[in-house]
Amino acid sequence: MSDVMEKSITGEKVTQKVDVMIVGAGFAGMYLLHKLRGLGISARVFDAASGVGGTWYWNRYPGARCDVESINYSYSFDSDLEQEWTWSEKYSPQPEILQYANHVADRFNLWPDMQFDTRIDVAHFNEKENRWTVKTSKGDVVSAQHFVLAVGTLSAPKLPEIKNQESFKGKVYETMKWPHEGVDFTGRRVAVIGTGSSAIQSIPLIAEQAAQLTVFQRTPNFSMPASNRKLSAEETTKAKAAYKTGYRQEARESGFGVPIPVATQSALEVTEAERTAAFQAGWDTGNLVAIIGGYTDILYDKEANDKAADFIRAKIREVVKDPVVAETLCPYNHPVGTKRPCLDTNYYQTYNLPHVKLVDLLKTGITEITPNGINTTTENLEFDDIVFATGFDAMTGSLVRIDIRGRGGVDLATAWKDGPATLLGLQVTGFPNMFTVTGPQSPSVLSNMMISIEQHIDWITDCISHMKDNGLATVEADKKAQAEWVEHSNEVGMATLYPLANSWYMGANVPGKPRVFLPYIGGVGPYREICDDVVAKGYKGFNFSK
Ligand code: NA7
Repeated sequence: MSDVMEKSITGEKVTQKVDVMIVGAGFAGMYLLHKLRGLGISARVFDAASGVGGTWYWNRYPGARCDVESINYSYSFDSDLEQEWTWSEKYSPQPEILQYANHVADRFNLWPDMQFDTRIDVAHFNEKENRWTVKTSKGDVVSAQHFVLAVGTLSAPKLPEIKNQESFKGKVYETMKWPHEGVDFTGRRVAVIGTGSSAIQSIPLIAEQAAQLTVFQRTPNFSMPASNRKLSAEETTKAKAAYKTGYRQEARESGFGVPIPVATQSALEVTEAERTAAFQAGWDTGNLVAIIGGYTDILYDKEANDKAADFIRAKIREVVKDPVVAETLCPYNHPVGTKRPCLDTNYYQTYNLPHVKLVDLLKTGITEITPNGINTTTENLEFDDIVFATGFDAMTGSLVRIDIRGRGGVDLATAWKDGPATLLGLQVTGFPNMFTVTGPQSPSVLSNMMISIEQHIDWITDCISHMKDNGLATVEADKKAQAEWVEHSNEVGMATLYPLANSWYMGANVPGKPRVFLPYIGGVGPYREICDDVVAKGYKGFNFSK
């Protein structure tokens, strides 16, 4: 890359010029870089982290693990890569996924075109040049024809706003920014705030070390045992053979990006015994999808959903010995699946340990954090450490925190003040040549992210390549097409039970964030068909300029 001394929209000297500027060195950014290189299109990746891996770079808390099975949660674009890599467990732990990300970067020699410890702060579209000017925290000013946000959907952490939070004199940890050297909780009095997936994975392991562990729960979650285990050599051989014979294609055509039998029956048209047997089979094998996707109507009909909810609540009562604690852990305020359900290892069992305490924030709210601990409406508790497992400003937070300005200087945060609007979760009207990977209104977090990432990167690179071949300067989502897609996405989302939960899918965990259903629930396979059809119809809904 040569130094190019040009004037940018902000009047600053351009220090780097590329065809495609990629933000994020997670699985999306890495694959995009690899693909563009193959097409002879210059690209550079920037990431605030010191290495590749995205979400798996940051989330190093104890027990961090993918809840999509390893054989599904890997790239499918290169058959040699998928044959040579071997996963050790059914659900991969974070260190192994990070190792895989590094292996990919080595194998495809991605390092020279990636720049780390560099945050993107400002990105403005220059309407005269039809290029993006992007400023980094390191002072780079990059000019790029295309600007791709491969920033991840759960990357902007959301800390609670508790009174006097900063007064605490002990150690504070965030699951999302876990120290690389790990944390030893031996002998310590630890508070964990939150009971989402990150908390549910880490609580049993923190409890193994801590002298006392207190969990502050606002909303109980539905969780089931992951039944994680080592993968046998036979299983790996079978999976690798399946990769060669259509398994990945099945994933691409499926509802959630994972090949599973398509449900054909309502949960209400089978006998109780049949239903219980089916749920039990899912429970015993750590198969979450068997519970929420085993019948056609679990995510659509409250009565059907109640059957699954009752099954899980009965399991919680079976495991947790103290009936009051068990009842506190039972979720009643949202249908199963409408907040991200969790897979755990000994989560509920942990509450049987004498040094583990559960605080029900629905009964006793936190009033403030003090230098020595946490005060609730009923007691003052002392701690050495506080762990915040309080989630993310999901799907839009990582995008709008960048000062992104499109046509007319309009910034993305303003354009999305009433909720995000995209065409297929890929582009936003008014922001030409900007692409969002697994953006709002695409299957994204409701799918196996690897499959959805690959589909988006393939679509984006095809589009960029099409523009190059045809000498096109800009591509931009048509306003009407975008409005129609948003309406369709909302319609499909509102037909489900998801809107009944105060979830991050609905933007409900961030005060002031508009309540809209963020991902597209129409299914991975049908969504892919829609995207392919758009291309077949000459990029219908996308406007190009010469
Ligand atoms: P989640 O799933 O958003 O969980 C965050 C948890 O923190 C959840 O239980 C929240 O309760 C709780 N929370 C948030 N703010 C507060 C305050 N102020 N006080 C008490 N409790 C609070 O994030 P995770 O990191 O666990 O998981 C994210 C995804 O990563 C997961 O879905 C998987 O896809 C992987 P709430 O439910 O909002 O009442």
